[in-house]
Amino acid sequence: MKYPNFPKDCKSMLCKYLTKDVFEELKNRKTPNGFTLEMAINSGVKNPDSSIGVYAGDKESYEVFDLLFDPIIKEYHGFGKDEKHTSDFDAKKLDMDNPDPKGEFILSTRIRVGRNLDGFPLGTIISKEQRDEVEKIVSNALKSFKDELQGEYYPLKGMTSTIQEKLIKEHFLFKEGDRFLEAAGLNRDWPEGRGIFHNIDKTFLVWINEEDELRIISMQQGGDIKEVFTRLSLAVSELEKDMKFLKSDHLGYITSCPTNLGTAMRASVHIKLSKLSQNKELFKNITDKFHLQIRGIHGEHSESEGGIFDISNRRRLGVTEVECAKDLYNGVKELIRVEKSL
Ligand code: ADP
Ligand code: CIR
Repeated sequence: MKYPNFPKDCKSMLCKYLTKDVFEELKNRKTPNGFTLEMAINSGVKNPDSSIGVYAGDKESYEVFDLLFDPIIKEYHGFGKDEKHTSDFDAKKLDMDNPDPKGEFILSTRIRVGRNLDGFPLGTIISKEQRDEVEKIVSNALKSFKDELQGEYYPLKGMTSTIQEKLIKEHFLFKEGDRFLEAAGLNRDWPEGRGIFHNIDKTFLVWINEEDELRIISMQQGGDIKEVFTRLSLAVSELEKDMKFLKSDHLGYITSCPTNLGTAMRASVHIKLSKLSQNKELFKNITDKFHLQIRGIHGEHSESEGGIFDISNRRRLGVTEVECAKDLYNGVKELIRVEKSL
């Protein structure tokens, strides 16, 4: 394997931190599951417009390829290699009101966490049999969910394209054919082993075997972050009764993309900021100050439509779940205050 040929204008963290020395040091290493440097960097090599460009194959990847992952983790989360991650998913600690009680700006709120099963490699190198086993374990556990969390599992295989497209358009289901995931090996055997569980109201959902083995999601109309968080916290603890998630003291929950480590939580709102979004510099200054990320209306790598943005916490590691939700709340309060003043 040769040192990759990055285009001159490449701005990915892979390009920044995979120096020739780091490459030489790591190029012949392998994790116990057989994950190599070539596999870790393929997404960023094939997609030079990546913001990050690397994925892990297992928990050990983060140690074996530490010379590459550590500086990326430091830059993205501000989290050093000697630090410990702590979790706090206690909804009672979220002392907050609805930041938009009249419903003038926030259309909907969604909080998701990523999880992977202990005892399995990550989706980048999981075998078809293992993936099918993960699907079985998770979908069986969900069958016993009660009350508000009660629902049904819908495998992707056999789903009509009309239903699939409707679910994607309404923001409930993952999209198909993402080129970043494709190059990371995460779309192998598609659509086998993939699917979505949801309750009747589609306020509690679980994606199975997409970028992570589980994406556990709570969402609803309006801006009640606390209610969405409370439902998610309950659902995660119910799932934990039936399965063990992959985690470490240092990195928290282990995910295939290093941006999701730690809490693996992305708490977001769809928010209409017609005036503020016209002043790009001011908009970015506020989101940077409150550690928020701006995405488009159809999620990552999509554009905004009609002045509506997807705003979410950027940090997920070295902060607790409660702090992730507070990052969103504090930032959204400020965005609404400034929007009103313009
Ligand atoms: P993820 O959040 O799982 O990392 P994406 O950024 O691709 O992945 O988002 C997944 C889907 O969730 C997309 O359809 C996106 O529009 C939708 N979504 C994200 N935040 C919200 C929200 N606050 N309200 C409604 N839909 C949302
Ligand atoms: C990329 O590098 O652009 C993709 N692999 C996604 C990285 C995670 N997303 C993000 O921080 N916006």
